[in-house]
Amino acid sequence: SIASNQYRTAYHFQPPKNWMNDPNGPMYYNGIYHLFYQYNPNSAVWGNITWGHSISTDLINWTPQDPAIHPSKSFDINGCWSGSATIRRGSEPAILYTGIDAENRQVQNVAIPKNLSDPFLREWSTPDYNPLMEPVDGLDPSQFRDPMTAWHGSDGHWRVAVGAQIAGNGTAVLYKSSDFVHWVRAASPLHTSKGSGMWECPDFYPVPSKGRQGLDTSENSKDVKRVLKMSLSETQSDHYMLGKYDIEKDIFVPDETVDDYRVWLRYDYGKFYASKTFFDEEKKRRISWAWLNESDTEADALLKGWAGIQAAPRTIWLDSNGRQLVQWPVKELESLRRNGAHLQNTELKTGGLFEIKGVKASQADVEVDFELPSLERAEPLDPSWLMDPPKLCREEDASVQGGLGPFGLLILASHNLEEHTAVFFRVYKAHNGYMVLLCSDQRRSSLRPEVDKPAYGSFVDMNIEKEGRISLRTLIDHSVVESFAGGGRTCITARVYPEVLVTGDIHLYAFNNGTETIKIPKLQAWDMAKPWINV
Ligand code: DQQ
Repeated sequence: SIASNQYRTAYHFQPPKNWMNDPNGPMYYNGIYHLFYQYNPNSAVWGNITWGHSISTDLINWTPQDPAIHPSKSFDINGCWSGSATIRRGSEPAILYTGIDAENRQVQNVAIPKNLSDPFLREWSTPDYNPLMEPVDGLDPSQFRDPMTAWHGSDGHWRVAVGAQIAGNGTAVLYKSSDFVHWVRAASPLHTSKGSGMWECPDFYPVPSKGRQGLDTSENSKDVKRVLKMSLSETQSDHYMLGKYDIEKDIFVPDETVDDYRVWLRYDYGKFYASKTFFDEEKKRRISWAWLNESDTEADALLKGWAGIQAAPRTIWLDSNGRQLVQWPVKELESLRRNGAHLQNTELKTGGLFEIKGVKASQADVEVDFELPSLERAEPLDPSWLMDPPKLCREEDASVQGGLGPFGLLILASHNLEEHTAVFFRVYKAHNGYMVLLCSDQRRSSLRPEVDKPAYGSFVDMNIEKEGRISLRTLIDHSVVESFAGGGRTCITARVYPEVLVTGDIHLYAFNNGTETIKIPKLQAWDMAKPWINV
């Protein structure tokens, strides 16, 4: 039954029970990784929001702590909503978060560690001088929340931006401070975009133009680009723009002159929301966390006793072409890999379907390369499809024979394939070159009618003529399927609830339903061990 907890993940972050949503204030401080999260201590549905807290030395095993911030004073008595941590050098770390105050207004507060000599920073205090920022001067008290990590401006003073919606326009409202206590609103926002709705959980950080290193949030040299990410509440999806930070004017300047939210890039084209990054000073990388909501019903959440997981932490960097970000699960995750299946130089002929045996199909990490001997059979792409890849994934799904593809994996599959999640590619010939489509189709993922089973899709920005092969990595962990195509250039995450997880006869297949033979020079699938996560 649902309550048997077969949908609970093994190596994705979850609290022991109850509701979790956004990742909050992730940070690395004095040898310890901290993750806070929006948490309901009383139930498996959203409400009573406090800051859950957990610590780790390796991003894989997590030790639970008591909630770090909980509703206690007039400035947060109705909820402690999302926010971010700032490591203030030579001083203590600080958390900026949104409090729902006694009048149900959204205000921004600070919390600081009670005892800096506690290596785990278990207790946090919320000083009485809160709130720091209030919804005045045209700010809507119900659309003003989620402060970012603060950074240094040209005058060495602090800057921070807060998500808002002003007259329908998504906005990152900018504030300045010399002491982290008194904050003054800047005349211009960091950025605003027409008609994009409320910007939840905005994030703003530098990425080097070259290489995979991460940078401290205050870094602003010449060879650095800036990412501005916003979580669009209407679509529950995370979008970003690349650009520059004009440190004199204190504004974000997007690379593209077209600032239209419908064409913004996405971290992930599936279920992935309210993400937040932090700079890992130890390993000099930028890491993102994100909330993966359930796709089943509230009634089921109550039966299971929990809802919400975090995506695997991902290292994030700028693609060498400068056009987009690349994401890859943190290296540490590979330490969980155990025996599995390893294949070399296999062929997938037309209609080919083979089972990847010898791997725990419900808890695995799969890496596969698909090599395309020829592009001749790529079908023509009608340009109108470019605007709606998920529709293309629905209409030309894994069961529809094509030329070059569909080929890929059938995940969490029952032996008769009545249930399966299809993660696959198709290659098309468009007017200006070949296009690689990635789909994650959940429509047959479960026989249960009540769960949401969308099909997700996106094109992979790659040159298939030059590269000759497409890589796919998929993390399978009971009710989550996280896919990274083209080395992390396109990511799609899905939540799935197959009945076969409960009955236990789960399979993993590779398939090709195109007329062209596909080669698999290498396929590796590992069982994933179960780390200690909040037990
Ligand atoms: N979740 C929080 C808000 C944020 C939203 C409340 C995003 O602060 O805007 O739990 O999921």
